[in-house]
Amino acid sequence: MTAVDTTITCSNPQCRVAETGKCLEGLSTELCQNFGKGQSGEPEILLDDSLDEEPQLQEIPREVLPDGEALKQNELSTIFRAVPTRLIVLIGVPGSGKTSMIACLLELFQGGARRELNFSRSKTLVAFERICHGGRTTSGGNTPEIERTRHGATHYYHLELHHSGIKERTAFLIADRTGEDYATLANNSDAITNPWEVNNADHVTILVDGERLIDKEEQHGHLSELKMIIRSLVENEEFPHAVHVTCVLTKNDLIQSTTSSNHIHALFENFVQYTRKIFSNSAGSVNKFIIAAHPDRGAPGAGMDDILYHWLTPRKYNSFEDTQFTEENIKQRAFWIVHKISYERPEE
Ligand SMILES: Nc1nc2c(ncn2[C@@H]2O[C@H](COP(=O)(O)OP(=O)(O)O)[C@@H](O)[C@H]2O)c(=O)[nH]1
Ligand SMILES: [Mg+2]
Repeated sequence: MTAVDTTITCSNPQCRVAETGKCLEGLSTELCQNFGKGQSGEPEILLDDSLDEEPQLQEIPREVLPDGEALKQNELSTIFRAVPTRLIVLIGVPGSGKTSMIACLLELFQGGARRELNFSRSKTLVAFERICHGGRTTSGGNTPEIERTRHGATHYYHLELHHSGIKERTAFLIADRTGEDYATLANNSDAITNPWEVNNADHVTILVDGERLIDKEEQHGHLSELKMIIRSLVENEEFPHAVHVTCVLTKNDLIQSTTSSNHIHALFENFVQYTRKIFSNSAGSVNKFIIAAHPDRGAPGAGMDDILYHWLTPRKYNSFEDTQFTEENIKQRAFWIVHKISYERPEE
């Protein structure tokens, strides 16, 4: 039998949220009007029977705290509704530094604001902690270890920032799909069946592994593989209209410690030119950044501030107002409506 949580109440007698954890209306508990109220429709006040006291006049509102783990696709709508949100997709083969990049985002704010960007909140603190604990515990030591991304469905990390200059909040949802999944695209362009996060991304960030570029045996193979992944996604029309594309060269600390850093940066520049060409008709912009998210020595996150500022850029949504309704564009139309609502939301 399913256990009933007697601290959870709902004024709808048919709702079994206390038993199943699910709202009958399919709403989140913050949005449901009945959640937290007694069957009379009044907020439920649970009194301690052992104390014969006056009933309490003021009830502290019940709030269900998020569990802090990474979010699933069906948990994103409250974020999109709350503040302008950028959906960020990181594309890279395993080992290129995706998880390190996500992990260092939170670490960046441990010393306070980054220029005018302040940490506001995150619904996925536990997930952040999970992926960067290795880095943190060895931060006094040498090589940080980053928990490897597990195979499976795409998960999302949430980070909301406040820009003190323009007094605006923006949420980032950073999609984490295993690198293995993207790598399979290099050999089979249909390998990913539902790249929802790619289809709806505001920013696509392509990671070029600096460590592989150092290795003469690996550098060309690595760049060819990345090109094939991008070409597959472009040919299958997976990227949305006007997506912002960013090429990121990772692990620059390793590159700087070699004698061939100029040559490696030139290889990267070549790759950026290729990307510009391939996205020439479809992207909102193509930019490049060089980072060291988790260097072997020194502070994490070199180059990340610029990326954060860049990710604030909204995507220019195709309004669809002049386009025909088709089964193919229905998902993008629906998503555009949500974005439109969040951008046009009045000041609180
Ligand atoms: N030296 C150095 N190593 C890094 C950097 N970023 C990531 N790494 C290391 O590269 C390896 C793979 O990184 P990870 O983030 O797990 O890659 P992912 O598979 O793409 O998620 C890990 O051992 C990281 O510690 C960096 O900026 N400098
Ligand atoms: Mg990973």
